Amino acid sequence: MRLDYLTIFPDFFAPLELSLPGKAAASGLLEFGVHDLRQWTHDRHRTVDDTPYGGGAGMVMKPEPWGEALAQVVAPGSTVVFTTPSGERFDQRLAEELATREHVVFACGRYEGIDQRVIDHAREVAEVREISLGDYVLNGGEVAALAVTEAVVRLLPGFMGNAASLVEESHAEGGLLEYPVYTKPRTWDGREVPAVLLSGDHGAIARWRREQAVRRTAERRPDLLHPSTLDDGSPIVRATLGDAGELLTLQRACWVQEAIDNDMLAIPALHESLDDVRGWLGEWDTYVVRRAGRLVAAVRGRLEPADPTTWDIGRIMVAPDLQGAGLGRTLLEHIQAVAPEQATSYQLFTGAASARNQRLYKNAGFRLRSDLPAPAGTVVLSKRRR
Ligand code: JD8
Repeated sequence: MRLDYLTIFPDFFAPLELSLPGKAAASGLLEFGVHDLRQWTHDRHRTVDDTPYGGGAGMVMKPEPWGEALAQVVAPGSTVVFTTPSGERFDQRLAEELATREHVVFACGRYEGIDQRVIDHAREVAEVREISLGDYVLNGGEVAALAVTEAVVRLLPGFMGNAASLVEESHAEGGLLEYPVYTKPRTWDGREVPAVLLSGDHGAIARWRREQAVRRTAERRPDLLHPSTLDDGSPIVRATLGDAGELLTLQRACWVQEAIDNDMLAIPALHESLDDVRGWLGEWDTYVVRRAGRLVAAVRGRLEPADPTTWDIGRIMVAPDLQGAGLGRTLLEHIQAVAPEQATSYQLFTGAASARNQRLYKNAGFRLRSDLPAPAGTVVLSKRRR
C-alpha cells in the first residue's frame, strides 16, 4: 500500500517515521510520501490562500497549487481522501474499506478549507472520499489524516503481531466496547483483580468478559448494540406476517430491475405468491424499514440448513426511488450484526450481471466464490465473520 500526504505542514507527519507505519515502511509492505503543497506555488511568497469569494472571515486555499499537486501525486486507481469536518463520519467500517486500497492520497486542508473546485476536479480523476474524524472542529486536516492512517495501516495483513487481536476489538464487525483488562500485581492500591480472571476457567473468563463488554456498551454506547436505525433515524425492525403484502410488492418492484440487468425472468423472487412470502417469513429472520408508514426496505437472514455455521443473507431490497442512499449498505451491516453467535461466515448470491449489487457486497468485504454452487444466472459471494 502507498500513502501520500499533501499539506502545508509536512513536519506534522514526522511521527509516521516513528510509529507503526514507519515500521511497516521499513518492512517494505508500506510506502509513504509527504509533500509540501508550497512546492506547487510559483510566486515569491509561495501563496496557497486567498480571500473567500462572497466575503466572510478567514482565507480559502487556492485551487492552482492543489491542481498541480494532485496531477503529480494521483495515479490511476488512487483514492483521494480529503479530511474535512463536512465529510462522512470515519469509523472502523470505513477503515476496513480504505485498507483494501492500493494507493491513498490524503489532501490536508487548512484555513477555512480548500476551494470546492479542487474536490470536484479530483472526483473526475480518482475515487474521492471526504472524511470527518468526528463532530468537533480542528484547525486543519493533518491530525485526521494521521488518525485515519493508523486505523487503516494496522489492519493491513502482516502488520499487527497477532491478527487475532483485531477480531475482538471495539468497533470491529458487530463490535462491543472493550471489556476491562488487568495485569500484575494481583493487588494494587488496595484493589484486587476480579477472581474469575485468576481462575483458569476459560469458559467462565469468556462469559465474564462478554458480560462486561455488553454492560459497558449498553451504558456508554447503546447505539452500538444492534444498530437498529438508519442514518435518518428510521428504525430497522423484525418483520411480521402483516408485512407480507408490502414485502411481496417491494420484492416484485426490486426484482424487475434484476430481470432487466440479467436479461432473465426465471428469478424466484419475481414468481413468489403472497403465501410464499408468508411462508418464508416463518423461516428467515426478516427485517424491514418503514418511512412515514411506507415499507421501503427489507433484508432477511437465516442459518444455512446444510451448514449452520453459515449465515445466509438474502432479499436485500430497497424501494427503487430510494436506492443509492446507503440503505442497502446499512441493511447489509445490520443483517450481519444480528447473526447468531454460531455463524462464522456470511453467504449471499445475486445476479451474475448485477454489477451494482456485486460492488456493494465487495465493498462490504464479500468475495466472489466461483467454487460454490450458484443458482442459474447468479453468482455466490461469501465473507468470513471477523
Ligand atoms: C480539515 C481546515 C479548519 C474547518 C473553519 C476551523 C476532519 N473532524 C474534523 N474537524 N475539523 C476537521 C478539519 C478542519 C479543517 C480542515 C479538517 C481544513 N480546517 C476549518 C471549518 C471551520 N476552520 C476535521 N477531518
